[in-house]
Amino acid sequence: MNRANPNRRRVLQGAMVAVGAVTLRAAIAQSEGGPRVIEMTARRFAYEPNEIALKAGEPVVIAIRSLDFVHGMNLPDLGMRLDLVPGRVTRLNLHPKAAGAIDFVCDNFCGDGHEEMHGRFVVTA
Ligand SMILES: [Cu+2]
Repeated sequence: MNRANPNRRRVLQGAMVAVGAVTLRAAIAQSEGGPRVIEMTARRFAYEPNEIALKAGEPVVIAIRSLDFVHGMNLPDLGMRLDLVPGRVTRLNLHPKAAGAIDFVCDNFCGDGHEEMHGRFVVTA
């Protein structure tokens, strides 16, 4: 009798995680030879720079380092958020299609200046 392997689900999940890791590495390798990389830092209570000019149609990678805390980066215009973990580089791939503003805020309470921790990508045509 060929009964379902109780570990099958776990094996499949492991395979999916492995595929995801390979895809992530491929994306990073591609970013090193392709889109412009813009460095950003996060610390209590600011992103630096906190305003970045982008051009519609130009893909970029925002490489973000937190210097002191697990800050958040919430981009409600894009319906996404990131955790910015100290010791890691968090890469945000952006490919704006049209002129406008993309706002972001820290959504992980980080102290008395937390409410002032925000920024904006300004996209021009
Ligand atoms: Cu913060």
